[in-house]
Amino acid sequence: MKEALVIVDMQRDFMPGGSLPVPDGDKIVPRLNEYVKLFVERGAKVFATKDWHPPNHKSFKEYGGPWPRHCVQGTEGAELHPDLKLPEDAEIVLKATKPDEEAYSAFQGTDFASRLRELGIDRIYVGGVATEYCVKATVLDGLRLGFEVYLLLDAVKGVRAEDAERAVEEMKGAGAKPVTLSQLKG
Ligand code: VGL
Ligand code: ZN
Repeated sequence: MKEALVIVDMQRDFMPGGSLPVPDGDKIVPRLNEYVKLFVERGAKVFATKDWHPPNHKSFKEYGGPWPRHCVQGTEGAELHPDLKLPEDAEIVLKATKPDEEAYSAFQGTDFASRLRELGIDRIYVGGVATEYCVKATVLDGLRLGFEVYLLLDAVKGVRAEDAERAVEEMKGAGAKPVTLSQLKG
């Protein structure tokens, strides 16, 4: 089994003070950094996804979508949280880059699956935001595509606690394996 860490959408716009904030989204940064350290020690690849919308993306309210403008390509709001410590060779996955396509999953409309397969990776550990949107979609797609998927219970954060809880149950029901840092270290 070759594994990778996948950090979903830890961008400024999804953090408190951003345009589409996940409450306490920034609180998981230190834990994610601990996971990064652990996976680098294990010799595993680290991926970080970025929601990467064109300015006229359909998910924005002004274009009929549900969300305020967020994570516009090249803007400060689309940058990763400044305290997130990624290794030099971390790989970035850009998603939802086309104006007319919404994509919550890091696998949707990207080459992520083929990049993982090229590296021989068959097991991914997923953390980040938001639990009930992009984390969930990425986990479920990963499972559907045949990857073994672990959900980092102590390194995800949702927009609404109840929805996040339900999303965790749904991911577990689909085959995702919940895990925490102490379990991985133990
Ligand atoms: C996300 C809403 C809109 C997410 C992205 O990263 O969970 N949520 N775009
Ligand atoms: Zn988005």
